[in-house]
Amino acid sequence: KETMPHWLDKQADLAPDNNAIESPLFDSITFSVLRDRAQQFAKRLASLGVKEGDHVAIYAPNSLEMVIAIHGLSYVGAVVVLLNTRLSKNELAFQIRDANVSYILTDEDNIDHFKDEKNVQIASFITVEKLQGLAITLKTEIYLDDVFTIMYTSGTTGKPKGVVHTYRNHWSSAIASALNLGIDRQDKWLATLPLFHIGGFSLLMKNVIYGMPIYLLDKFDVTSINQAILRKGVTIVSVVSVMLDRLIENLENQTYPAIFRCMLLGGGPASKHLLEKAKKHQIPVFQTYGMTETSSQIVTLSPADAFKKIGSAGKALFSAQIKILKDDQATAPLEVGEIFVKGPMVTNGYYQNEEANRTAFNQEWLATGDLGYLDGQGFLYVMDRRKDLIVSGGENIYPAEVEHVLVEIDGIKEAGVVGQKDAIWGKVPVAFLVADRKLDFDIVKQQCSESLAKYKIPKSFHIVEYLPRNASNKLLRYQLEEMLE
Ligand code: S0N
Ligand code: AMP
Ligand code: MG
Ligand code: MG
Ligand code: MG
Repeated sequence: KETMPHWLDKQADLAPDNNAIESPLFDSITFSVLRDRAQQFAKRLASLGVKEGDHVAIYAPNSLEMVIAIHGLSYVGAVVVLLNTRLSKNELAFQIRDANVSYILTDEDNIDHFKDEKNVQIASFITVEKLQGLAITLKTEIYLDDVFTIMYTSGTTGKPKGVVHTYRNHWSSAIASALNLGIDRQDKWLATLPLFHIGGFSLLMKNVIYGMPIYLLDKFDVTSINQAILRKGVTIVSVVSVMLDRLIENLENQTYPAIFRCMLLGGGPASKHLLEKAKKHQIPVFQTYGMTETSSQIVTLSPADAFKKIGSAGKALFSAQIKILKDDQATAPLEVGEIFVKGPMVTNGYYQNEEANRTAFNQEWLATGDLGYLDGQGFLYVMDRRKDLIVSGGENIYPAEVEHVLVEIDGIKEAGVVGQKDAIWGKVPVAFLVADRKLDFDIVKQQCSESLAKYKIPKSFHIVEYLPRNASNKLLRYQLEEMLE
């Protein structure tokens, strides 16, 4: 089995006194301090009972404690299951069971959040910090094919799937990114994306693999982000569209310093309008295409092409490949088809989900479900309309999961959900309902909130006599979209 020295050990050896984590919230932490605290945490996890191979979930907003816990779990050899803090109780309960989670680590504020969970031990970061550590043997090496993380992603059927990432996936992602963006000695990458999604998590990997400091924020706050770029030497920031839009509004007529070299924009479609607006403010936006399954970026515009190919997500990163297929045939340039991806950063599969694995993979190629085309020079353009998917502020919503919840509600016979253009979030879900009595939509929303994250709850409801269906009774969502227009 192929191994490497543990990444954090290695970096703490190479650059012990360099800053690993900076933040407006606490004093900077060096790589050696980060290693020491993560190793201490690992020994305390052992006294909690956590063993190698255990699945341990983390449910928390971004914090230093969360970063320490993630590395600590890696020193134990446990698998980290990252939970989205915006999810409803029922959604979380599903993921906890589906991923065979036996411990949940959380912050003090959320310790009661899981009190109904059976067979799972809950502990706050602070309670673990207070435990007397066990003198266990910590991992000094990483087996590249060992599993490091599981992150859930929704699917067209409405059932979320656990994307399994190995250390090799994370390593390959960090290296592929560096071969495109380059590594500059003065780089400092700002982490405001939630660490429970891959776009945020990947920054922790780049952090220890490159020996580059990250600037960690606990939440998305435009003022502190713009301050960090204007005055704290931040050189790269990862954002989704709604974040970039708000940053530009807040920037007014100031411009970012020259040292700021990359606004990495991903997680969903970017409008031409936003890209032009960013260009007007001289912001070096690099569009990127990636997903949980590809451990973050897999196609990214290069610095040289950033202003020439506005609207394109770029080319596949070094070590990755893409192809566009239509009816199993490679498409001609400019012809739209489904995007397939392959590379060492692509997951080997969904956790204990044979059916999803069978449908998603063809040999080593992953069918993304996304539509796009390549131009004459091989630059990828992702269409802003994947079958069914609604992206709201960088969070994904599949109509099926919302429809399943709606039809369970008394009075609702049938439901069809589609995305409606929204000035703030990009798209928001709206529902068409066939009802057998008068509905109070406030109560419907209330009932939805038990099973759906807030961003998934339809913003408006339209009562119809019947839903458009084809001969085999399949819902024709595009007709609902046309009705919205
Ligand atoms: C945009 C964010 C920050 C908005 O959250 P904010 O402003 O903090 O909201 P709150 O104060 O918590 O709540 C206020 C009200 O807004 C509602 N709300 C919050 N978020 C949403 C949303 N997304 N859609 C709709 N409504 C939302 C709240 O419910 C609340 O409502 P009220 O007032 O009614 O109670 C936040 O949404 C956010 O952080 N979004 C980004 C999440 C993310 O990380 N997405 C990317 C996931 N994908 C990937 O990671 C793969 C791609 C990738 O790796 C990548 C992505 C980007 C850049 C680079 C990469 C890369 O490849 O490296
Ligand atoms: P997730 O796994 O939740 O991060 O979602 C990934 C999905 O976001 C992709 O499958 C795409 O549908 C969408 N997405 C990511 N990047 C882009 C992009 N540059 N343009 C359009 N859609 C994107
Ligand atoms: Mg998702
Ligand atoms: Mg693979
Ligand atoms: Mg019903």
